[in-house]
Amino acid sequence: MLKEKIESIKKRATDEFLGAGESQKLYEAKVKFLGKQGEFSQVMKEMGKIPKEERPQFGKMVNEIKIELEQVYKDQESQIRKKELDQKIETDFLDLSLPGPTAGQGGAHPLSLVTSEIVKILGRIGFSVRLGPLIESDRYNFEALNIPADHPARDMQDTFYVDDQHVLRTHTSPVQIRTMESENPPIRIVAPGPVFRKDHDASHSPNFNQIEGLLIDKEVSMADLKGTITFFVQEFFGKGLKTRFRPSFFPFTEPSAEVDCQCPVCKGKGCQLCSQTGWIEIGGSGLVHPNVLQASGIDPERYQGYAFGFGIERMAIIKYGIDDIRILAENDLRFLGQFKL
Ligand code: 2U9
Repeated sequence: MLKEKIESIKKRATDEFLGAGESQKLYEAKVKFLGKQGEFSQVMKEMGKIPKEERPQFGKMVNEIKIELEQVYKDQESQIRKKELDQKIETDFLDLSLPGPTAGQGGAHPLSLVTSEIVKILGRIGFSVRLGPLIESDRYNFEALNIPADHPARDMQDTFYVDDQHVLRTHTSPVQIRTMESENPPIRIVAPGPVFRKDHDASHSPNFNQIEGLLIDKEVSMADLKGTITFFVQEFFGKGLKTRFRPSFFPFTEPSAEVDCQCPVCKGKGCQLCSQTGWIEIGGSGLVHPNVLQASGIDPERYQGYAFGFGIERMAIIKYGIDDIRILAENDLRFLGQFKL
């Protein structure tokens, strides 16, 4: 009797599970046969009617049938799910179940990192940042910097002229002139930012970035300049690296010196980056020319100053051992991603 009932449940449940074409129907069939109040549970309640000695064997059979039915249900459920999802993908123009694109974590550009690190180091010894316009008058870019009318830098071949009185600034020095005109000494500033020169070959780009420093105070000497740059080199490139000053010439400084630092890659032993010399040029410097002080309304008899300039791309190349300057402007994420903080 009971056995027939169970066989009947098995047959009808299997038919209904396999016949259900959508998840709602399948769910209803599951409740009807396998649910708490379902047919299967009802029959189980009648187990007491079975003679005691037959019960274990009967129980085993019932259990197997239940497991079988559950398996039929599960298989059918996954088939229906797949079918329904396929239909949804076919008909919906938007699949809200798909994971969205992940937004990768961004980071500062290596040139920004280098600029802010230089600004931070010099900030610790009292320098603050000043900025200025990229289009400058002839006076701020050349005249006030003691660059004579016949200097090659003033040639149309070397400088981008906007009109006959204005240029794309060729250095950030005009920012220092503007600061000397509008502020009183002591002055201790750095001017970072883009500059432009009509130069384009393997190692020169028509636009690059500079950072220049200026200090104006009473009784400033080359010793102050050398101390400041030596401190800066050790903080930026590494403790223990020596700094070297070579006599040079710039119209806006007198005396003038090129600044070399012991190669941070080989620590002075000689390598590819420093062409086996152990030294690498990082910028220029000098004491501000009296004509420059005068042009900005500062009395050279009362005040002196030192100034220095570094190319930011060059600093980045040396610090990170980059072998091709152009990669800094390409914005290839495989390169930029290496600088995430
Ligand atoms: C004022 C007076 C003096 C700034 C200076 C240099 C030497 C220098 C180069 C470094 C690499 C330019 O980017 S680069 O090619 N700079 O050699 N710059 S002294 O002297 C100043 C600036 C402003 C009022």
